[in-house]
Amino acid sequence: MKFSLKNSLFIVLWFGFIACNPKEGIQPIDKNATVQTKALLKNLDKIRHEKVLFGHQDDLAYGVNWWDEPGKSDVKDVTGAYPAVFGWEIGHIELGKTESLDKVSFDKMRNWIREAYEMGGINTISWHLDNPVNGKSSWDKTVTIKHILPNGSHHDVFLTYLDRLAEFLGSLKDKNGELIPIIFRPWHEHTGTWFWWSLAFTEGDEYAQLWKFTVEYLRDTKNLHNLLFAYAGSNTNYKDMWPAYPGNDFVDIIGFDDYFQAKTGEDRENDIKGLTERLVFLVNEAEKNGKVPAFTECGQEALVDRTWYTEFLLKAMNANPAAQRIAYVLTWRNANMDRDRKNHFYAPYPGHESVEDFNSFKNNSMILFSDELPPMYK
Ligand code: BMA
Repeated sequence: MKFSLKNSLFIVLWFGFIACNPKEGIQPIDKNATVQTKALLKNLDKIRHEKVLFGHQDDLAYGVNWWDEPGKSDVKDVTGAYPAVFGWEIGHIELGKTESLDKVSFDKMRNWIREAYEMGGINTISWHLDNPVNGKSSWDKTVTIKHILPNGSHHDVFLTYLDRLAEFLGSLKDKNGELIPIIFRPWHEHTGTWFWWSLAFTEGDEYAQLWKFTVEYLRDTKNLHNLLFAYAGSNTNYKDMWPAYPGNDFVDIIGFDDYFQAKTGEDRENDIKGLTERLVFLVNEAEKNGKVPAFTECGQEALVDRTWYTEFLLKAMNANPAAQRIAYVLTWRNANMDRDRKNHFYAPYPGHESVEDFNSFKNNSMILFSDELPPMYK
C-alpha cells in the first residue's frame, strides 16, 4: 500500500474503530487489568457458548484419603486429568494466620495456585472471613456490615483484614514474577441467611456499599490488577441477587451456589427442573448485563446419588440451551476424612461408587477438564 495522507487517515480511523468497538469483546471492570486477566475473561466468555469447564475446590491440597502430597488430586486419580478450574478458600488470611480455616497452609496454597496456573488452569478464591466486629466466624448472624463501612465503629479492623487479603492476592505470581489472574468471589451466598454479610443483616444498600468498597480498595488503593470479581448469591432467595446487585461497573462474573440432597422420584425431578430454571435465569440476567455467568459452587455431599454428575447436574444443564451457557461449574471440596470432616466430599475418590458416572460426565463433549482446556490467557 502506498503511504499517503489518505491511507494514514484510514489506518488511524480503522484502529480507532477497533479500540472503541464494543464487539471487541468483554472487558474486566478493571481497565488496568493485566493482559492475562483480560484474556481470561474474554476466553471464558467465548468458551461458554460451547463448553462448560469443570472445577473442584481445594483439589491439589488434599482429598478424602490423603493430605498434601505433591501432584495428587482425587479428580486426577479417578479420571486421569486435573480439573480446569481450581477453587481455593482463604478464610483466616484476614487474621494474619499461616493456615486457612480448613487448615491449609497459605504458603502451600500459593504454590498450588501457581501450579494450577502453569498447567493452564483457572484459579478462583472464596473468603469465609471472621466477623471483624466480634471475632466470631463467618457463620455468625449479627448485624455487621454497617459497622465496617467507612465511618463505622470497626472500619479500621476491616481495613486491616483487607490489607492482609491484598497482600496474599498480590503475592500470587508465576515463575516470571507476573501476577496470576484470580477470580475473586467475596461476600457470597448473601441471599441466604447464614453469614454475617447476609442481606438479612443489612439496611438499604449496605451490601452494595460493602461490595463497591472492597472492589475499589483492592483495585484502586492496593493496585491489584489480577482480579476478576465474581458476584454469587445462593439458590435460597436467588432472585434477591438482582435488587442487591452492586452494578455493572463492579462485577465481572455472576453466579450462584446451590447444593442438593439425594432424593428419588418426583422430588428428584423437581430438583433438576428447579436447577435448570435457576441456571436459565442466571444466564439470561448475566447476558443482559454483559457479564459471564458461572455456577460458582455446587454439589451433593458424599455423592449419595451415585449418578449425580450425569443424571442430575448434566441433565439440568442439558435441559435448556441457556443453562449450558455457564462458563464453569465448581464442585466443593473433598474434606480429608481423618483430619477434617467425614463424608464431606463432592467429587469421587478412588474406590467410590460414582467413579464411573464421573468419567462419563468428563467424557461428555460439553465438559472440559484441564487436559482439554485451550489456552485461557492469550
Ligand atoms: C464450607 C464447609 C466448611 C468449610 C467452608 C470453607 O461449606 O466445607 O467445612 O470450612 O466451606 O471452606
